[in-house]
Amino acid sequence: MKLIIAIVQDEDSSRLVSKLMQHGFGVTKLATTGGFLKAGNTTLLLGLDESKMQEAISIIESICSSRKQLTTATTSLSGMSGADYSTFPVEVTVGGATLFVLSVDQFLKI
Ligand code: 2BA
Repeated sequence: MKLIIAIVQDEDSSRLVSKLMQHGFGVTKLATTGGFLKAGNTTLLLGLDESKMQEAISIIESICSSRKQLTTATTSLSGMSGADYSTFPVEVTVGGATLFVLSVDQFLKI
């Protein structure tokens, strides 16, 4: 058995969970926060048989699209009076999905 930990964009999560459920996957959805953007994202836990891995990954690929997003970066203005820091926009690529695949030693329901 495998465990997929999938970090996806919030806006993709409802459609993705629905499609995974339609295909018979068990899913746990967690509200999480990305360390870089400090914005909400969604982490899904999927326990599944190894034979279903490719199907699950294909479903994730079909829903989660990669796109650009503007965020702000901060720079120091040392030496200037008044504000010490300035922010400026930075474009980052978000979306898609970040997947971790782990082997599960035991799967118990008690
Ligand atoms: P965040 O940490 O909020 O990162 C959002 C996006 O910002 C990243 O998308 C990446 O495109 C960009 N980014 C992240 N760190 C950066 C940096 N130091 N410099 C420039 N750009 C940077 P993704 O790579 O698709 O990651 C999406 C989310 O997946 C991340 O949200 C984080 O929550 C999670 N994630 C990604 N890699 C991870 C890892 N190795 N371990 C744990 N979580 C991870």
